[in-house]
Amino acid sequence: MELVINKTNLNGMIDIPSDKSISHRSIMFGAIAQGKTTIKNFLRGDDCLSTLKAFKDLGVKIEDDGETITVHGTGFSGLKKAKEAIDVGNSGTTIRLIMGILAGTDFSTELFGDHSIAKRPMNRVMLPINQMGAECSGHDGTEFPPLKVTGTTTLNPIQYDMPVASAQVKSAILFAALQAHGESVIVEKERTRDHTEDMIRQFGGEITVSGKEIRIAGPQILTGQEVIVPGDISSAAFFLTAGLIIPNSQITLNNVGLNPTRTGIIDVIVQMGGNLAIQETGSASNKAGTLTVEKSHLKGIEISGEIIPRLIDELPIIALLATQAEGTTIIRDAEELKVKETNRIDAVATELNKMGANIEPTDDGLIIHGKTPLHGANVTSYGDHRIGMMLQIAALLVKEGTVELEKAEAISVSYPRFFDDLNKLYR
Ligand code: SPQ
Repeated sequence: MELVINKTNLNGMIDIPSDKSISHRSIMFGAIAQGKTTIKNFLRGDDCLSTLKAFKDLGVKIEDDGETITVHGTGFSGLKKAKEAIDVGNSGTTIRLIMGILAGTDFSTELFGDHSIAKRPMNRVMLPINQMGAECSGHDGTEFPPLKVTGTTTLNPIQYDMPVASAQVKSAILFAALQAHGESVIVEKERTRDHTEDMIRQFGGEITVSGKEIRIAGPQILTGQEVIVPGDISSAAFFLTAGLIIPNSQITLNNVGLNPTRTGIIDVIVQMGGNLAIQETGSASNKAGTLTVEKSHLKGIEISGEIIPRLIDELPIIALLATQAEGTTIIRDAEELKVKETNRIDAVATELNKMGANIEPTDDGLIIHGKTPLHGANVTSYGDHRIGMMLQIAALLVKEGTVELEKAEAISVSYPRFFDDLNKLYR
């Protein structure tokens, strides 16, 4: 598809789409709780719809009237064996978190996904879940999907030092630990997004978090709740960046979730010298806000260490931001980018360099030399929504020529109305 180029004066207000991580979890918690859960502002992107369909396949009644989703929870023990293998599409969150839920069932489930899912590592979840007593294995003795998960109703608790900083692995273990008999202790490598912990409490469960250590005793019974999903800061990141780099722009983003485990991009923007105003609108336990950015003079910085999990999904668009900053930006400790929907280190460097950027890929990140003008090119998203949206924001800087994006359809994974929202800013 031909992308929009050569824009100045991006101005206006956008209601940011709902949070993908929380939308997935709202269906999962609704299913494993007893009684009714209602979900408002559910993200109807491809990934979350894969989760919704997966739980219908497991026998959970889920209704959608277009506004509210109602999940008639069965409790863990009410899940039913799926008639066929469950298709998770492109969604790493669906396949990894559901493994933790299936670990405590008394049946086997087969899970598969698209070409990208078939290459994503699963040992990180299989090893702890198997240690707890489940039997999970990948295709042909590998760790890769299609997977088979055979659960057990006698799961053991686990003491687990996590070898990777991953909210998906942590969440899968927590779902299994909720069904185990005894106390599990999980120690994170770095603190990662804590929506699962928040929702365990919201659904009436008990969990103790002290720094990187999490204690949870099972078995627990959760109770259905009302969930209102806030806007996704990972989707907001694309328009935050557009406002900061496109001349004469001012963009306001409404209802952005500001959970502190997700706000690394705000710290980065401030450190780079970006003009960003935040008006808080949420409550202390459910932070949200209205964010306004303006075109700014930016400088290169170093991004590494504990901040990485707080902005892991924003690194492709932060790399673009850095191409428009004076000086060098160094991103380190981000080797996890290699095992996302695509290898995001290589994809960012290859595609932005085709457009005139000066980016060196490294083993655990990127070195970005700014500031570089960008020009037209034929680029690809590699089927990765975040790479596709980043390339469209980059194209806005291109003065002449064209930018052709291959595999643009991937964007509907997390932001189905991305192009409509962009269009609103320059009409
Ligand atoms: O679901 P998926 O495909 O893994 O989605 C991504 C994304 O960019 O949307 C990663 F590719 O987000 C992950 C994120 O990187 C969502 C997530 C979650 O909801 O728990 C956690 C992060 O992954 P991880 O592997 O660091 O736990």
